[in-house]
Formats: sequence, C-alpha cells, structure tokens
Amino acid sequence: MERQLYSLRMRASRGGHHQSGAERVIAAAEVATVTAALMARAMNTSGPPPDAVHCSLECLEPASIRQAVLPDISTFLVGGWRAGRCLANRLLVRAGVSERAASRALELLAEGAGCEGSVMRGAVVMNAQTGERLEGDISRGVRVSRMDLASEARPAIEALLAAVGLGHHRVIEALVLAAKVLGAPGIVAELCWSDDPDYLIGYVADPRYGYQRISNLKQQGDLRGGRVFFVSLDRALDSLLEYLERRPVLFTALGRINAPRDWYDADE
Ligand code: WAQ
Ligand code: MG
Repeated sequence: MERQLYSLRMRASRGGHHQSGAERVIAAAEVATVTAALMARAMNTSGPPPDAVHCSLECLEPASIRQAVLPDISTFLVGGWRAGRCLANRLLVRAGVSERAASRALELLAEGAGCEGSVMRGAVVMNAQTGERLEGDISRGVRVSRMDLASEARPAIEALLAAVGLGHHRVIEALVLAAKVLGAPGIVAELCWSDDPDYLIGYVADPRYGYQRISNLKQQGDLRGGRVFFVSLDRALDSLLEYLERRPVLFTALGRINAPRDWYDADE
C-alpha cells in the first residue's frame, strides 16, 4: 500500500504583514517533529517575533503525487548588488524574458511588489514579454505549495549539498520551490531574492540552465524581497496556478552542481 503523505504549511505574520513561511510534504510519523521545528523557526526571527503563526495539515491523494529531479545548480560570485542585478537581468533575457519585463521585475522586487511597497506573501506572475502582472491579488500573490524532497532521498541530497556548503534549509527549500516552478506549464524563468535583511543571495532559474545563484542581489539591511514567475502566455493561467498551488511534487535526485565562478560586468 502507498504511504499516506501530508502537506504541512506554516505561515507567520506580524501586524498583518507576512514574516515567514514553509511548505513540506511529510509522512504521519514526522508531523509532530516537523511542525515543532517550523514553529521554532517562525519564533526565531532576527527581528520582532510574529503575533500569529498558522500551521495547516492536509492529506494528499497518493495517486496525485508526481516525482521529479532537481535542476542543475550554478553559483555566480558578483562584486555587489548592482552587479548582481545586472547579471540577473542578463540571465533573464537569456532565458527568453524581454528586456522590459526583466527590468520591471527587478524594479518591483526592489521597491516591494505588494501593496504600498510591502513584501508579498507569495509571488508575482508576470507575462514574460509585456511585463504585465497576472497574479490578481497583489498582496498575496501565488503561493507555491505541496513540494518537498522525497523522504527516502533526503539524507543523500542533504549530504551532497552540505559537502559544497549548500546544506542550509533555506537553500534546499528555495531549490525545491524553483524546481517545482520550472516544471510548470508555460514557465520561462523565475527571479528571487529573500526578504531577510541579512540574506543577500538570490537566484534566477530557467528550464535550460537550472538554478543559478547570484551571490549578492540586495543591500545589507534591506527588508524587501520576493519572487517573480515569468510565463510565456496567459492562456493557460488557470492550469499553471493549479499546478503551482495544488499539485504535489517530490524530488528524488539532485542535478549537476557546478563550481562557483566569478562574474564581472564587461560594461562596468
Ligand atoms: N510561493 C511563492 N512565493 C513565495 C513562497 C512560496 N511558497 N515562499 C516565499 N515566497 C516569496 C515571498 O514573497 C517572500 O517574501 C519571498 O518569496 C522571499 O522568501 O542561497 O530565502 O523565504 O541558494 O525569504 C534564495 C537563495 C533564498 C537561496 C530565498 O526566500 C540560496 C529566500 P524567502
Ligand atoms: Mg523570508
């Protein structure tokens, strides 16, 4: 018999503003410990503690769960956030995003893509050609959910990532999220950097080159961050959103891990 798995989601907020969140897919036996770990993480913020934390658990239909492989990982070392954003722009254009949409997305994340410059709970969905926003609710955005490492593959994947300094849960969760996004119908690329004021690394992901980390995409102390999913057409938007928010995907293996390399902007 197939094992029953659950989608566990955590959301922490303060004064109505999103603070942190996490998405896991786990077996019944793991529910208590993983919930406690996510609660502890929600309470251990560098800033003021949350005033509300919600954890929700929902069983998944075993037949609906897909398995997939993680994308390749690259790391670009840049001199500062300006160079990092310039590189992000280039990588997005290489992936097929228009210059205009790429610039608009970088500006949006820099200014805060939610209402009145706030951080969104989820992601912006953007037409990769026109730069038009398609996500509807601009404070919530689209929350990608129901994805994780397959539990039997987790120890080996974590060990391989830890051996190259990428074993932190933040990296693993971002890699898993990007992996699910890259499998979405009509996706061209993703841009992300954290809203954590002390975490400056972000990434551009695309189906061909995979998860491309950029060592610096924002200024130290900046509370803004977010995600933009670039899509090729708004025709199939409903099925795209359904896949991102609801379809369970478990990742069973790593892709290739490329050695970090320096990047200098030839125009600077
Ligand atoms: N679905 C959609 N958007 C999300 C989700 C989700 N499940 N979770 C977070 N976001 C959005 C939301 O706007 C957050 O404010 C923003 O992304 C940043 O989230 O070294 O830590 O969890 O390789 O702060 C990337 C680099 C780190 C990791 C990203 O994001 C590495 C990170 P955070
Ligand atoms: Mg965060």
